[in-house]
Amino acid sequence: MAEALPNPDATPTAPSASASIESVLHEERRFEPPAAFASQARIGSIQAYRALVAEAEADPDAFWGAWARQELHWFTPFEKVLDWSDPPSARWFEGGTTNLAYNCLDRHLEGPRADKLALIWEGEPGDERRFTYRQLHAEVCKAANALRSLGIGKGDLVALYMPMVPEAAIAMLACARIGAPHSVVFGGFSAEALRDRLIDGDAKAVITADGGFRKDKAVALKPAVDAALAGGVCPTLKHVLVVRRTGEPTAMEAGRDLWWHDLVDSQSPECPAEPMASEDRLFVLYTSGSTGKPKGVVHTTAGYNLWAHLTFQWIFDIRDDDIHWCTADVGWITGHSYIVYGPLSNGATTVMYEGAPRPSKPGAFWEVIEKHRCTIFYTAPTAIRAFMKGGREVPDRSDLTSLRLLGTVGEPINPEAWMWYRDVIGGNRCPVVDTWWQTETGGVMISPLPGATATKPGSCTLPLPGIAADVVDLEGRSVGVDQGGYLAVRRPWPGMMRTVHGDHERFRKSYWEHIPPINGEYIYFAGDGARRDADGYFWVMGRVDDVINVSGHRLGTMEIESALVSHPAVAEAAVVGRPDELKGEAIVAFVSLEGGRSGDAALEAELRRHVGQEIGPIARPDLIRFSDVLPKTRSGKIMRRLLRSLAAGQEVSGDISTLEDRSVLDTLRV
Ligand code: 7RM
Repeated sequence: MAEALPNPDATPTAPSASASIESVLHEERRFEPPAAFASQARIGSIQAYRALVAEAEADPDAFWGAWARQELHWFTPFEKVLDWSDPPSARWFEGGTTNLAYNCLDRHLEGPRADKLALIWEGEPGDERRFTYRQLHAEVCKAANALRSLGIGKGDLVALYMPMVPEAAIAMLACARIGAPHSVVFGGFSAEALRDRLIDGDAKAVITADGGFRKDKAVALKPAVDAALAGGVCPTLKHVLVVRRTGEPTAMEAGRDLWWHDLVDSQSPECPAEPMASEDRLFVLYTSGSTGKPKGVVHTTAGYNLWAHLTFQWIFDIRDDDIHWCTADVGWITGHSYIVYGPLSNGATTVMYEGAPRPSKPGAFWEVIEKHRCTIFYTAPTAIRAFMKGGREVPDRSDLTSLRLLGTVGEPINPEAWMWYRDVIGGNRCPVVDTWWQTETGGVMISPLPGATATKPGSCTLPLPGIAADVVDLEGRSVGVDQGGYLAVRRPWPGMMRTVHGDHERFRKSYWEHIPPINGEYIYFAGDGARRDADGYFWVMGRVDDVINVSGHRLGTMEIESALVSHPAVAEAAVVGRPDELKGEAIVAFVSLEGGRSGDAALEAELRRHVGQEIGPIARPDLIRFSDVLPKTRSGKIMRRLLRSLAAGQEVSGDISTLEDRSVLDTLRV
């Protein structure tokens, strides 16, 4: 199905409040890499960065080929770096075989790293588990053998629906070890959302837990798996493996459900890693796009491995004694690349935290940093804004002097939050890396290198070496300095997604044909608006399609609209984002009801609950406006630009001459 072209009236002039154009355009602060940091960094000067950029530009294949040979273990060496003869289908490192779990574990077992901590897990009720590389290797092998004992092997898709427990990482690595692609479904998604993803992926098994701990209480997960599978909707699915986490009573279906400890604990701690072809499917991860159904983004073995590895090494300037903590959930790409695969592939120590800051424990993050002496901290702007609001007294109570580097990801960061982060959390000593990337890109694309790049608050600065990022118009022409345009990438890169699961046409249309290929040159369209300043620095303004970013979570407006109209009371729904000081964007829904019914607070609550059930609590609208009719053009298209203005409480500007019935404006003002 063809997706709508980016709305020309959504040309990137409407960023979220968090990156208000005003503050960003007048941002002149600039921070050079601290000398002490630069002198020890892997890439320690802007000249060193520029040399890498030049090398990559002169001969991309030689550049990527050399890094791939140097940084990954190969069972069989590859013969060709890139096959781009049939764009946008890319084949990287063909002829080679490797294994992601091998690169993350086995290769660290020779020498002193074997007994280095690989994973430190901090549980929500205060429990803790630690795994050295040797121990993690054994756990992963046992889990891999357990999956094999169920008849799961190369090519069989395994879904994970997990809380943030070590078994989530262990299960991901176990899948990679035997060549079974995983599909991690965020534990906050509903049974309905899980069901869609299980069916779409033809999953053979689900790995889940009885529940997890969220904000001081145990929350069940397994019942959602039962609900998702009710009615035999997923005939390929034969096994449900359940980790005991909360110990609450849990119904188990005989013949289908098995306890993880019953099956895994008795397995052998040796399991040879399956040599995987470079382009063998590694995982599928669903993400929201412009149309109703989330897309299964497909990543493959070698290219993804190299990209998670290299970006982690470059951007976090990783050192052997680092304790790296990324606060994402493993259900998102950030968790895949920067809790699990990037750190472990580099032999680093990674921290995984089950909990979250909450009123009863506002300093939870800072206590984790102090307790584990974290050196790198990577989180979302939305969290920083919430901490800012809570005041510096809270972080000031903890010893944060172990930190040497700070990162942000997921949404634009406003300069004020950036400055606060640098000062209050980083003690004005730690470089801040604002990293721009997407589920589709596999790893970071645009980011400062902390020992090389001068930073400006609110800018993700410069593309990584080998990344041909640009800001373009819809014809693919670069726009001028400080002009708004579309964020695009002009050349393939190893970590790029390879396809949309089950829909290669959608992959082609959504990402590579929005900007029509010129002379066979394909340009990747990211869906973000951006501008570049006179120094070539990128300032990302937010999405230009029908995707909204709520607290760093990506949601499709049409996904939420579909959820709303699946409620019997709803005739039509239009969902837009509204700038929100804390969340970046808040969800506003305009709803017309069946049979002229009028809405009230009870129905609003009911609809919010309904959306929570259809997608998950993160998708619940913050505000629902009821109206007899929605504003449409004479050709019947809902006028989203107008709704966005209304939701933001702005005067409706621009051309409304096509609006069919002007009187609707008055009923809709927020
Ligand atoms: C990693 C991740 C991707 C979307 C992307 C942007 C937004 C991410 C930044 C950012 C401004 C950033 N994957 N985004 N990072 N915007 N500055 N540093 O978030 O697939 O879930 O979302 O997130 O709009 O297109 S994602």
